[in-house]
Amino acid sequence: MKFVQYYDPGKGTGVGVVEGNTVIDLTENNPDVETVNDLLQVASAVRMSIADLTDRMLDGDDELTEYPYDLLDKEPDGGVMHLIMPIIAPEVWGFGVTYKRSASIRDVDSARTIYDQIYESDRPEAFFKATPSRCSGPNGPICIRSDSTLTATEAEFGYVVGDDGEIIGYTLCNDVSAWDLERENPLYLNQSKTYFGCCAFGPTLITPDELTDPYDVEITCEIIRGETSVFNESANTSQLAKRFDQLNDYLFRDNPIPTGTLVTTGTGIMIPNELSMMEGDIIKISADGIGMLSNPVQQL
Ligand code: DO4
Ligand code: MG
Repeated sequence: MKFVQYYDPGKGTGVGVVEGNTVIDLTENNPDVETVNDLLQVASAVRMSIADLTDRMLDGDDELTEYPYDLLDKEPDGGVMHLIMPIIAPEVWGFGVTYKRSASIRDVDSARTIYDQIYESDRPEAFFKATPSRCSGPNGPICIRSDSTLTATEAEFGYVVGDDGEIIGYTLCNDVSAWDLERENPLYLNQSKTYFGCCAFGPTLITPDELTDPYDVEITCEIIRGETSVFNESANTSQLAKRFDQLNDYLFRDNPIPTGTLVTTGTGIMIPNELSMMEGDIIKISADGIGMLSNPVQQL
C-alpha cells in the first residue's frame, strides 16, 4: 500500500492511500487519523501492519472521497490542497559512503582516504540529519546555506522504522549537503548536513508488502536548470554495500530512535561539482512505485 499526507486549507492534515492516479481520502471517514503517525500508533496498539489496518478501515466503506493525484501534487501554499511529507518523521538519520561510487569520488575530490576506509569497514558512517522543521515534502524548497558555494543533491533511498525498529515503509530522500564545508574539514560534517531546508522526502511511503525487493530499486535523479534538463542519472539499491538490518544494528545501539524515524541510506548518484545546486533549479528524484519527489532550490 502507498500512503501520502496532504494539507487541506480549513481542515488541516490528512492521510491518503494512492491507487494508480487516485488518492483515496482515509481521514474524512476516520477523523482521528490525521497523519500516518496516528495510523502507526493505532496499528501498533492492535498489533497490525498499517496496510492491513487501512484495508480494514476502507473495507465496505462506499462513501470515500477521491482526488486525482495531480490535483494534490502542487507547490505548498496555505490556500490550496497539496501533498506534504508522507509521515512526520521526528528524526531523520543518514548513512553515507554505502555505494562504491560515493566513496571513490569523494576521495578523489578531497585527496583523503577516510571514505574508502568507511566503505570497507563494518561500522557504517551514521549522522544525525534533520527534524521536521528542517525538512520539506513534495514540491517544498530545498536550500543552499548562506555560507556555502558548493551544495549538492544526494538522491537516496530511505526507510521508516516502527516501534521495534522494523521497517514500516520506504520513500525517496534528498540528503542535501554542503560539500564545500565537508571537504574543507570532515569535522564540519554536521554543518554540511543539518540546517534549514537540508532534507526533502516523499512523495509516498510504500509499505514492505508492496515494495517486496528494496534491494532492487532504480533511483533516478534529474536536475532542471531554466527550461533544460542538465543532469539525468540513475543508481540501483542493488549496489548498496550494506543491508538495512546492518545499518539498524548500529543506529539502534544504545540510541533511542523514535517511532516514525526516517533513515536515509546513502547516495549512489554523484553530481558533478559544476552541477551543484543553484537557486531556481528543480531537482527530481524518482523510482517506480514510489513516485517523483520534485523540489525547487532556494538560496538562503
Ligand atoms: O561522508 C559524507 C556523507 C556521505 C553521504 O551522505 C552519502 O554517501 O550519501
Ligand atoms: Mg548522503
